[in-house]
Amino acid sequence: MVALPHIASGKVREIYEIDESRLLFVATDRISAYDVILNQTIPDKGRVLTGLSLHFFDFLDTPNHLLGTDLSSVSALNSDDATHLTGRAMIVRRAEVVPVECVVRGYLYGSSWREYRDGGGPTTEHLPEGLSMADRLDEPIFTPATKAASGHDENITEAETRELIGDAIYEELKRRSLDIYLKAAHYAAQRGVILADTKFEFGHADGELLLVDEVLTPDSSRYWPSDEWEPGGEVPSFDKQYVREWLERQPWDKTPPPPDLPDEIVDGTRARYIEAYERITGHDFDAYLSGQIA
Ligand code: Q0N
Repeated sequence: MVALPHIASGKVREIYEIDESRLLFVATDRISAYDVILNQTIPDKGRVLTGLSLHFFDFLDTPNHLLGTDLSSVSALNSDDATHLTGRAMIVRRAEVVPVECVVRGYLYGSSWREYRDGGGPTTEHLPEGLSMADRLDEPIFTPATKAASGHDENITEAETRELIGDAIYEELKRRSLDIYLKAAHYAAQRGVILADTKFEFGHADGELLLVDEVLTPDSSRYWPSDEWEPGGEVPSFDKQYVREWLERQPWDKTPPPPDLPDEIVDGTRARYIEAYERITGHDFDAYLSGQIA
């Protein structure tokens, strides 16, 4: 157990306070499917996600909250913590998080497709008629969401977002989010991967707007192998498709408790995460684990 004050818990990550200006951001090996946390963890999943975040913080070169990954300056951590946390923890600047999930979509899928199909909603305000599921959009769209009381993300309109955070911050978030999406999507495309959509968070620190949270991970993004994209129907996701297909074959109504994953499905899912890391970053995951990357 990490002997630091616990600040926040996501479904699959933990945030601790190091001191007044720094937080410890930890990606766990937990996995969710159909919005349910599964009973088994995927070994090294948190390291894959952290490795991808570090890769993109470096590649994007946009003001962000990352301070470093060297845990030796954090005296509250013992050697067991260091072993457990290595590769899965980032030391980040504490920021005032803007309470808006900055979603960018290059393809019509997920909640946005459902809104569109059902006659329109906040994310479809600026879309033409006649689109199909998984269609590529002519231009990526900025479709903010907020955390509803239920804990689920709720899509909100441009007007609602402007009301919530003001016009100036809205414009800045939109521009930063679209710029980052375009740069990352172009990068991914060169590696045979479609970045269908992704979600960013930003925060203010010392008057600067920083990209915070994890970035461009499979948990915050929809990555599709380019050769498996076909508009008009569902597209298999890079990371979770394997576990989803197994779950679909079980008698389970997608409410807790979920069925236990057999070892073979855990191992296969782990392999998909590692393949995603290697394909997207171009690095061997073993090199990341041995500390040769970032
Ligand atoms: C923080 N979360 C994730 C917003 C919060 N650099 C930071 N400084 C201060 N707080 C946070 C970070 C980061 N990263 C991030 N919690 C705290 C949870 N989100 C969920 C959506 O709303």
